[in-house]
Amino acid sequence: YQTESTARAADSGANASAQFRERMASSGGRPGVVDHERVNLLAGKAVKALNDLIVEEQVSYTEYNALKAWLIRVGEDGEWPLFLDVWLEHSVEEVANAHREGSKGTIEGPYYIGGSPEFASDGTIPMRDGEPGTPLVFEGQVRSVDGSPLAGAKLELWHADDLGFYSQFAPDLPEWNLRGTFVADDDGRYAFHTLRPAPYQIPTDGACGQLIAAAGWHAWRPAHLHFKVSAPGHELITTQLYFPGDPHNEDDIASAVKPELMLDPRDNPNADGEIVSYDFVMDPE
Ligand code: MBD
Ligand code: FE
Repeated sequence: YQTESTARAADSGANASAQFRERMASSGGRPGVVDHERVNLLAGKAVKALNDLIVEEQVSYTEYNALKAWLIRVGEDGEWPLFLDVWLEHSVEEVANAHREGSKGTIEGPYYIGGSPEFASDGTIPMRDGEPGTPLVFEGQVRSVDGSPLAGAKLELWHADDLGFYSQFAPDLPEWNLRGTFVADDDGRYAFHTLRPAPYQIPTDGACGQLIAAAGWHAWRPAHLHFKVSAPGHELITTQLYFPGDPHNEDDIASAVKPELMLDPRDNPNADGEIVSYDFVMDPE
């Protein structure tokens, strides 16, 4: 699929920024409600932390201007969603979900889109003819923390293609490629078909890539499947699942891997490819 080689960081960044704005607008961002005390505290501490760093590390005007130029570029490339989700979201997620007893969550990242096509529990995620990748059957059950099955729970799945591109954030992919919603059966069970994703590099040709190169870091995330799991009366789970043996499970650029999120795929005895079982346990609201 040669078209994907024309993907540019600034395009996926612009799409991610637009998507975020749209979601904020439609999910009731409350204009006019500002907690001045909280802003004073948080903005004050953030500014102080940076000032302390400047003095402690004797930051020069050359470095200060390099930072200014880079921050301007983050905006121009639309990479604020990428930057924030890669380097800060994992801490926000940790704080938000510390109280949960059910399945672990992790960060959402910048590439979720709601409203993907819906399928019964044995469906196949939308993909192109000849979509590259190992077939993967994903089966399991959604339960409440008390063990009761959650009939009709919804599993929204999204992941990158074999070259590391997400539909709606790279050019020339079908709108819902590798994005689908699966509805669990009356016993909370599901078994649907997708592909095993490949290891993934965040865009290297934008501002975030520039930072990574300048710092001598790497841009890799381990191969991952993104999920949002929802059921009435229960807290939404936003999570990602990973594959054992991936070299980047230990050094994910987005710090979003947890031991509980590791899958255990095996050869599928009934079909080409692999099969994996994973259950989701949901906290009541
Ligand atoms: C991704 O695919 C992703 O999952 C995260 C967290 C950040 C950037 C790209
Ligand atoms: Fe991702």
